[in-house]
Amino acid sequence: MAFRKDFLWGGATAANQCEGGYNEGGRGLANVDVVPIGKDRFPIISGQMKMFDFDDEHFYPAKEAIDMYHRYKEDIALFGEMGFKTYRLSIAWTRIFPNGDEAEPNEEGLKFYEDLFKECHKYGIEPLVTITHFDCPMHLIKKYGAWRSRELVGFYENLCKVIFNRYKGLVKYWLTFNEINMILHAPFMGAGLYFEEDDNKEQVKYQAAHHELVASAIATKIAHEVDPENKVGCMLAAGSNYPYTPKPEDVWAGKQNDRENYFFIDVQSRGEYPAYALKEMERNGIEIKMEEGDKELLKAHTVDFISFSYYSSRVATVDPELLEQTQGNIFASVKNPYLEASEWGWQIDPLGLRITMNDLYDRYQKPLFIVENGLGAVDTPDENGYVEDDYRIEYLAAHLQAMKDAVELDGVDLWGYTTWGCIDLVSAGTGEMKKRYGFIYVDRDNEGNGTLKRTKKKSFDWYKKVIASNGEDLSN
Ligand code: P53
Repeated sequence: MAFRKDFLWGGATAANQCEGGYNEGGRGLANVDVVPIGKDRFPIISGQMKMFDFDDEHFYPAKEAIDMYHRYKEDIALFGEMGFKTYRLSIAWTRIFPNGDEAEPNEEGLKFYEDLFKECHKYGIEPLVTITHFDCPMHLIKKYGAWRSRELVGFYENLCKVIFNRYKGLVKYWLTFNEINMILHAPFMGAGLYFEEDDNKEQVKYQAAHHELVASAIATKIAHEVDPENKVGCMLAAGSNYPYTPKPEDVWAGKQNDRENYFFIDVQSRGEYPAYALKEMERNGIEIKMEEGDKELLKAHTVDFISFSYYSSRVATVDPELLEQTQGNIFASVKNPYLEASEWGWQIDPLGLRITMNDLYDRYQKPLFIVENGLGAVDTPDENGYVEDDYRIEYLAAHLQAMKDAVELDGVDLWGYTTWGCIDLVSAGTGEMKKRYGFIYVDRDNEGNGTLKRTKKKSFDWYKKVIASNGEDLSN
């Protein structure tokens, strides 16, 4: 048997991509609400174009999303039917603190998640909670400049105190920041950062990152104090870099790209700024303002496990022509001639998952948790609404085999696996509904039309069988 007996099989979602109900239950507005679908999305999520409120020209898919706010019981029942052992979801900060800086939390928001967690436990599903999945209250963005301000650490700390105490006994797996390295690649979506013309962007991003890293350490500290049973993880958008050629310069470029992302996990897991980062910052004139006690906090409160998303490996090169082609992507990567790609150009590389797992396990020597993986594809339902998604089954089976090899053949300690978007939801990168990951089809399109009806796809029964066999039977 490759996987632990208590292996946590499941699926993952994020509040803003599935809940909707953006103005219900006393909820406030967040950065993730005001990012529209369409050509302005990339300039907005990367902090180049200002969008601090809704306007009439754009469509904002997160407002209603797939309406899980009202339908979570039906959805969790379906997860239960598949045999999920865990369900990864995120808390919308603005349901708990609508502005972010209030003294008292919003009871209606707290109650919503309490009910939701209880619903999970009815089916023996252990919630795995992302404290912030890209969301930052708009009020904190407008008043304090989001994570560029040190004050955010205190507001985040309040949020953590409230939820750790309230959900004690209901939740024991926590992730502090989803894809914490996203702050470098999509800083408005990742951390609410918008840049003024005279900003030194790198300085702003790394200072904001420092605030998040300190906040993450404080969260870990409080989680352990409130309940020693609590397990806290960091979360990295992972995918190791391959050199485009064996030219040493390409190999070096790959190492540097990896380090740009590892930087965050190095701090969260080893507890200090790595030497290479300190040197790089010094060279680039970046000065991190630290407060007294920050270094000790980071050192004392490292994470219990390493979680990550994996969709693809990456390719690094110093060739200027090849680099030119990567502009406009969230993660710049050259095309790998040995790999096929999804309809959205994401290259499919199951062995890359095994490589990435080994890289992370070698580096941190802590248990791993794969909290996102999957294929975003166009699904075409037949007249009964049924989708025969053999392409998705094939993608997942190949990745599960690679994951099994990492555990069985390489000895990686893996706690669990949650597929991304186990029910179809709004894409973070593009805002589309059309880019689907789910085992459950949701009748809704890019423009917001559709009945929102849920229908099981072919992959639903396949995943159910995978879980029932604890990953032994991957056949279609
Ligand atoms: P979508 C880009 C690259 C890697 C991970 O992405 C990413 C992104 C953002 O697009 O984000 C994670 O929806 C993220 C999820 C997101 C998922 O990947 O663009 O944690 O919120 O939905 C898939 O296909």
